[in-house]
Parts: sequence; C-alpha cells; structure tokens
Amino acid sequence: MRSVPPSEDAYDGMRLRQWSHGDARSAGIERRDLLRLVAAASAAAGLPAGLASPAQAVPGAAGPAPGIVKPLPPEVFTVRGTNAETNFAALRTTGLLTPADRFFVRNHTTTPRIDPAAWRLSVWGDGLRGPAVEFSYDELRALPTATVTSFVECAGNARGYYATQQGEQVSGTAWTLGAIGTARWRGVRLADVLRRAGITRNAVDVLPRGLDDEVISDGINLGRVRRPLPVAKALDDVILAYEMNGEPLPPDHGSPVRLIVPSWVGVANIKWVGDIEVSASPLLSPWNTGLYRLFGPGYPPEGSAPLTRQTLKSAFEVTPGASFHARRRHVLTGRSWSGGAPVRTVEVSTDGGARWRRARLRDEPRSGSWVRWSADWVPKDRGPAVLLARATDRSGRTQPEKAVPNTQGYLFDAVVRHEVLVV
Ligand SMILES: Nc1nc2c(c(=O)[nH]1)N[C@H]1C(S)=C(S)[C@@H](COP(=O)(O)O)O[C@H]1N2
Ligand SMILES: [Mo]
Repeated sequence: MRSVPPSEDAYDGMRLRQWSHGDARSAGIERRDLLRLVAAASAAAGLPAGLASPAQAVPGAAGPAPGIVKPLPPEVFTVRGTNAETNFAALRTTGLLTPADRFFVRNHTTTPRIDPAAWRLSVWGDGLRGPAVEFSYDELRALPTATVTSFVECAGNARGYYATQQGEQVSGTAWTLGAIGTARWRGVRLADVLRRAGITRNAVDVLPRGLDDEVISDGINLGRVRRPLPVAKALDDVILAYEMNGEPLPPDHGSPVRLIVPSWVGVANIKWVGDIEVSASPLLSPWNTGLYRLFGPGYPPEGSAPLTRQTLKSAFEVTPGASFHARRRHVLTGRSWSGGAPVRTVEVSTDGGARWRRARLRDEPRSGSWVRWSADWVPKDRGPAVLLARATDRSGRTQPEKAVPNTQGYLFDAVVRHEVLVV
C-alpha cells in the first residue's frame, strides 16, 4: 500500500487558515449558513436533529429503517434512525470481507434507486482544461480496472461510548463499534477519470456529490451530500467503485458508482456519485466545516482541520452480555483496525485490565483493512467479567484508556469494555 501522501497535513493546516480568513469558497451553500452550522457544532450537542441528535435520544431498535432497501434482520443489525449498525457478533462467521448483506448502512436521507443505463457522471469545474466531461456506466467500466480491499468506517463509530464509558454528552448517532465494514471494491482509479477529464495543475480540490436527496436540517438546506477531497488524495489511491465483493454495488452501498477513499472518514466515500467538481480554488461544504471537524475544549472556535484518517479501534465478536461457561475453553475472536497504519499487535485482557496478553493475529496486517484475531479464555469464577482488547499500529499508536472528547463525538479510540457473564 502507499504511504501517507506528504501533503495531507499541509492541506489540513492550509484549509484551516483559509477558512478562518474567509479565503475558501463555499460550494452550494451560503457562507452565513455554514457559519451557523459551525456555531451549532461548537455549542456542544447543539447540532440540528437528524444530522446529530443527542446520542441518548437515538436508541437502537429492531425493525426496518426508513429508506434502507436491504433486509435488516435484528440478529445482524441494530437500526439507528436512518442508519443500520452491524452487530459485531454477526461477523464471527464471516471472513476478512464483510458480506454486503451484513455491511452497515449510513444514510443521511434515503437510498435512491438509480438505473445504471441512465446514469451519467459529470466531471466539471475551473480545475479542468475545458468544458464538463461525461462518462456513462459502460464508458466507466471500459476504463482500466483497479481493486482495493478497504474498510468504510463512519467517523462517529463507537460514539456511544463517550456517554456510556466516559459520561460525556456528545451529539450524533450513538453507534457502538459496528459502523464499519471491509469489502473488496473494484472500479476505476479516480486519477484516471480526472486525467481523462483534463485536470490541470491549478486544481486543488475535488468535490464528489451524491444523487440522494438534499439534506434539510434545522431549516437549512445543506444540499446534496458532498465533501471536498484534496487533489493529492484524489490522485493517490481513491477509486470510483462499481463492484463490492465481486458483485455490482447494491443500492444501499452506492449503486451504480461510489467513491472509496482508503483509510479516511466514512463520509469521504460518497455513494451514488453523480458529479465531481474539480476546483482551482479551495472548497467548503457542510461536511468539512460544521460537520467532520473536532470542536470543544482544546480546539479552535472554527474547529479542527477537516477530518481525514480514521483512528484505531478493536472489537470483540461477542454479543453484549453474552454468557460463557466457567472452567471451559473458549476462543474469543475480534478485529482491530487503524486508519493511520497497519495494525502491529493486539493485546487482550479478560480480567478488566489487570493482566494483558497477546492475541493471535489471523491476517497479514495491511493499511486500510482490519485484522482478525483470537485468544483462548478459560474463565475461572462465575459472575460478570469485562473483556478488553487494545491495538497498537505500526506508527506506534496504542489505544488509550480514555478518548479525548469532542462535541460531535468523532474518532473514539479508547479501549472498549465488553461486559459479559461467566456462568
Ligand atoms: N451520497 C451519500 N454518500 C454517503 C452518505 C450519504 O448519506 N449520502 N453517507 C456517508 C457516510 S457518513 C458514511 S459513514 C458512508 C457509509 O457507507 P455505507 O452506507 O456503504 O456503509 O457513506 C458516506 N457516503
Ligand atoms: Mo459517517
């Protein structure tokens, strides 16, 4: 896999300064409305409902989620508003790749049904040499193919633990650990499409936009889901995917074509992409200003730089509250991942953190993917027990005991307490 594009940090810092000085252009939304969003985001738990309602106010539920097409059996999914979280225990019998019918869904509105034969991708903007260039589905499929195994993980994955483990009030969907899935994505390199469309050296930002409904929140029309990508990332390892695990993309996961932005926050992976603006000036959208930045104590009033890479996490493939027989051998399994670097080691504790031991890694660690691991456990005493797993990645980062909070509960990275029962 490729290393970190060197310009990533520089990009972050630069956009932050441009935003503060009013030098960046807001794409499809008034600057005044963006400022309102930023103000709401920095006023803890103050984001408009629907985008981010108080974590506790969105309990998990069985049954259908409005706007999701595929079946959501309750043993596999926990429905949270317009979204469906994968129950980690349902991954125990799956391989490295998450089958499409178990892959979490995060929809801002509803899954659109798009006929690939009628679909067009329009690439346009002042970062191109000439006028807009259109690609049909067949034209896209005729380009050289690219394949990548990559997780898609919501930036708010594990947000619920800010409240349940740390007693902190944050806004947004109260996911546990299941707002992630890993798939083998096949499509074309975004770089190939941008080059064919005539991208110039002046291009700085690339803004893919979804064909799903406009997002209306608290009286503000945020427009269609869209989030600028720096050109350096867009030309690096991003693909326009039309296949997931060897099948055409299912409707809920972006049919006919979506972006895959390896290691980055889930929202970068725009589904149902319809057009891509290539801009010679920096772009802002709600999804890199009020949303998907860190706000709170320790962050500037306009928030951190826009989020890029995901953080480090570990999860057991165990149902919360599951029972284990005392004095029998159990094989505990789970997965760890990091957006920063491949996972190096995973340690587990079965006594709430007093003693730790190495888990066996069952996959070759790769960047942008997760590793499966296992550890034997022979519980001695009956009663409640706490399982912990802690990953370290090749950059040297280890999951901390406590995550540093931010008002919207992004990028939770602390070790999660999995409570079980020994019987
Ligand atoms: N067009 C569009 N793209 C989108 C979204 C959306 O609502 N609309 N949600 C984003 C978010 S926040 C996440 S986490 C991922 C989820 O991808 P999935 O539903 O395939 O798991 O898609 C991203 N792409
Ligand atoms: Mo997300």
